[in-house]
This record gives sequence, C-alpha cells and structure tokens, in this order.
Amino acid sequence: MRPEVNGERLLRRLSDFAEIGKTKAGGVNRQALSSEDRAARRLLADLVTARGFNVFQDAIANLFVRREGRDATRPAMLIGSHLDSQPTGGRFDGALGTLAAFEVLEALEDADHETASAIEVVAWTNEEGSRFAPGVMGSMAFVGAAHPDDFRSVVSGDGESFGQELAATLAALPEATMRPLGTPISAYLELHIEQGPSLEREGLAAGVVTAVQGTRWLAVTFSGSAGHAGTTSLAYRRDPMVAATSALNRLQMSIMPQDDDARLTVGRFSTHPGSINAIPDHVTFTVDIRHPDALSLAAIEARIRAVCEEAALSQRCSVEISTSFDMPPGSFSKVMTDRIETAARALALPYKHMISGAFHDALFVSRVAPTAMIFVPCRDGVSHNETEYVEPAHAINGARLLLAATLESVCSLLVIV
Ligand code: HGY
Ligand code: MN
Ligand code: MN
Repeated sequence: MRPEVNGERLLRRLSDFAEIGKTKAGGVNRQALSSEDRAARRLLADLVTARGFNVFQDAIANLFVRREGRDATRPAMLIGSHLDSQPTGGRFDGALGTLAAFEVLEALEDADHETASAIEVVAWTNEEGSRFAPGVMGSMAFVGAAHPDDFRSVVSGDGESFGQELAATLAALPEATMRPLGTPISAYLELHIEQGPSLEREGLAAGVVTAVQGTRWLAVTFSGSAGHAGTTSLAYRRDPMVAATSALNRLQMSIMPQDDDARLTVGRFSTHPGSINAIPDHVTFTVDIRHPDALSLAAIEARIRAVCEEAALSQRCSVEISTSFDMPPGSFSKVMTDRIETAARALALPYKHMISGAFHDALFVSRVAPTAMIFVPCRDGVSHNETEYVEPAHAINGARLLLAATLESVCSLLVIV
C-alpha cells in the first residue's frame, strides 16, 4: 500500500510540541540547548523509540532518528529541520520540518514500505543562533565547517556557556547512540515555512527553494568617555551614543532604500553603564545583513565599517566591529529541486521556484550531499514572531510533498548511484 501522510497525527504533534516552551502570546521560547529544547528532544526521542526507530546523537548534539532500509550499507537519505526557536518564536519555524520528517517515517512504517536505503530524520542543534551565536552550528559542525570546540566558550545573554549546555543536552538522552560528526548521507531535504509573504500572496501551495541568500552578523561597539549628564557640556563630550545613532541613521536611510534585495537589521542594542544620568562609555549593537549576491553582501559590510569609522571620528570616539557569522549565499542541487517539482506535479500542488531570505541548515548540508528545500506558506509571511501561523492544509500538503520527494529521491538516487 502506498504510504500516506496522516494529517491529523501531524497536526497533533505540532500542537504537542507547541506546548513545550509555550509563551503567553501563543508562540514558543525554546532556545537552543535550553531545558525547553531538551524537553522537545526528549519528547521526540520517546515518540520515535515507541515506533521502533533508533536514535543517534553526534558531538554537537544533532539528533538523528533512523528507519532502516533494504541496503544498510548505503548512506541514508536525510530529512529534517530544527526544534530550537527564537526567544519569541513561532510554533512552526523548524518544528514543522522536523515533525513532518518524522511523519514521513511513520507513514512509511504504517504502510510497511521498504525503502532502498535507510531514511533518517535530523533535528539540527542551534539553527537560530539567538541564544548562542552564530546560528546553524549543528549543520556547520556536521559538514566540517566548524568544530564543537570552536563554540564551547560562547556565552549566552543569560550567562550560560555553550559547552556546559551542550554537555547537559547530550547527557539528557543517554539512550541515543553517539555517532561521529558528518556521517555520510545520500541527499537532504528540508521542509520549512517560507517566513515571507509571496506563496500566500500568489495562492501557491509550495516553494521549490533553489538557493539561500547570504548572511553576516556584526557586533559594533562605539567607545567614548563616561560622564555626568548634567555637568558635561557638548565641547567636553565623547558620547558613543551620538556616534552610534548617527551611524545607524545613515545606514538605515541608505542600505535598504537603495537596494531592494538588501536587508539590514539591528536586533540588539545596549549601553554601558546604562545609567539614566551618566553619559555612556560604550554602546554596542548587532547588525544582521543579508543579500543574495556575495559581492553586494561584502559591499554592505564595507559600507557599515566606513560609516561607523566616520561617525566615531566625528564624536572623538573609537569603534570596534567584529563578525560573528558569515554564511555565503549558495544554491541547491537541480537533481533535488527536480525531484520536488516532479512530486509537486504528481500531487497537483501549485508551486514556484524561489530563493530563501532566511538562512537554513540546508545551505551547509548542500556542501556534502545533493540538497534542496520545500517551503509552505505562512500567514502574512510572519515569522520570528509569536503569531506565526500555518494553515493546517498547508502543513499537511508540505508533509505530503516531503514524503513524495523523499521517495522520489531514495529510489532515483539509488538508480544514479
Ligand atoms: O535568521 C534566519 O534566517 C533563520 O530563520 N534563523
Ligand atoms: Mn528555521
Ligand atoms: Mn528561525
């Protein structure tokens, strides 16, 4: 019998996981390697074990769920996403792709359908990067673009160390078999919400994601002299706040208005000592920049550096800028996007090709195996917001498309290989 997605079961899973880290506004706060993240991993491990699947972890706590196939010597096909969320995240960002991938395994199991090779579900560690920067640490380590040791000393805003939280997370699933980083895979597919408005606006059911734009994260610190708010006249001030706000104003009035494809976001802003009646001595903010073109991304960073230097000089301050994340733009495999298209046509799901505005683990995974992504619409394109919402039909169609494209890939990749 042909494997079919059980939509009710998927929706139930999504609402069960949405209870973990649930916020008052109906979103989730399940930040990487937090107790909430560990609770979600525990629930997934219990559910998959109950279905007879095996659970693995690697040194950066990427979580793998394996359903055996006919030929155990062949690399498994990998599908999945992430379970960690933004601090005020939505119920579907990452969770949809991870739970739909689990639903694929369950649909195969229900139909007693043997696949030519094993299929594995992955929940990548720390996709978001909001608690511990940078993001996509799990997939970076999986493809050898970084090592867990590179991140152990990273400290979160709540004062926790990545190394300690990683150890606690690994220890929380003692039944998971440890496996080396970078276990070979035959291909990777990730289902994710679009996190943008175009699919909904165009009335489409799916996006065949062909590429992901580039991302860079900068930390900018202006330094001046602390001083008394009441007694220090303008001539005696070296105020980093004036430098920072004038730099930001110039950048926000130029970067995005001059280039439709450019994105510039200041998500964090802090001052030291942060006293109402003291001129600050340090002002620090983060900048998240994005662009589909690598040269344009580099040009935006260069402009940020130049404008900040000028602003610092104008206030007799200094400025330091560090880069904590650099994910170049990249494209996915046409073999895999063709498989998704074939599956979408077979399911009569209207789709279009698109580039992802958000970064994803799939971009790093595409360095080691044929990879592509499937997007489904989310309401008003809203994400990284507690009101994030996906129509049940879109979630179910996304899982159906993931199942069909996975079966397309497992069979055909075996033919090619
Ligand atoms: O920020 C991103 O692009 C991803 O959603 N974490
Ligand atoms: Mn995501
Ligand atoms: Mn996200």
